[in-house]
Amino acid sequence: MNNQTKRRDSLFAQPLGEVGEFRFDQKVADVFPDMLTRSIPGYQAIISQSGLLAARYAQPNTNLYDLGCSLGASSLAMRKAILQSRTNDGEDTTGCEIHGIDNSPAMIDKAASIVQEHNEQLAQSPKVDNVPIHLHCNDMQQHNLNNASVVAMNFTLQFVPVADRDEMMKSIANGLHDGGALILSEKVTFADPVLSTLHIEMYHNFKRANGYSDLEISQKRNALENVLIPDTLDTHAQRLKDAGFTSSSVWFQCFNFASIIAIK
Ligand code: GEK
Repeated sequence: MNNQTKRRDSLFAQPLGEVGEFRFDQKVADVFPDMLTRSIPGYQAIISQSGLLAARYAQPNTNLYDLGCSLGASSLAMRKAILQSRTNDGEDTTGCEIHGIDNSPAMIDKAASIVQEHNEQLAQSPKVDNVPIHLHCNDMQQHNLNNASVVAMNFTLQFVPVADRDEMMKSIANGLHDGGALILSEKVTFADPVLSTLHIEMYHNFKRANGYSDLEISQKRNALENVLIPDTLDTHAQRLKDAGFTSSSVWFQCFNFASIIAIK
């Protein structure tokens, strides 16, 4: 981690009286990498492997999208894996461009300076033909997706109003070329009450093991209550099918967090 990404998350550590709705503001952006690493089981693995999956499905002269890019972690992982696959496997990904989209100005501003820092490091290695990362401060529901071979949507659909999710998946499927892929990571819920209790309890144990207090866990849960609405894995699978994806599979799951690959 560099200086821009190492601050510890203690946003919910003190009693807040009334806990307001969770917002992706400057305070969250400042502690975001620590927050996600300690709050999402498997976060780092999912991001790195998203990069590898993206490199597997990237087609030359196409766009790769990172929807809800926050500080650009998935965009950077996709670029790293694409550059490695060029060197190691001779993959032709010429003309690929990555577009990170987020509607939080605080996230996009910070992402821009992190990407800039990475660009400067890349510029020092003379042989690298770069993959540009373009950042857009925009609502992904309004952003036109086109000529895409890969869409990464890591922990973002869960913040889209439930009534808009079918339409969102259809616009992703429409923007993808045949053979293109969506990487969809989400917090999920379980219809079976036994499994639901198990996974939620284990998730809270995971957070405690990562240094969050019971107060932090409960205040954060209240803040997210009407903001983050998880679906079941069955709901995701059906929605992806209805949107026009021909195959989908869970490729990662840890407790109530999962990542799905869907291929058009
Ligand atoms: C990562 N993918 O590090 N349009 C654009 N952005 C949105 C929208 C929207 N309609 N709704 C929410 N966001 C990242 C992590 S975080 C996940 C993603 C989390 C953005 C929001 O501003 C935030 O930056 C991001 O989606 C969700 O892999 O915090 O749990």
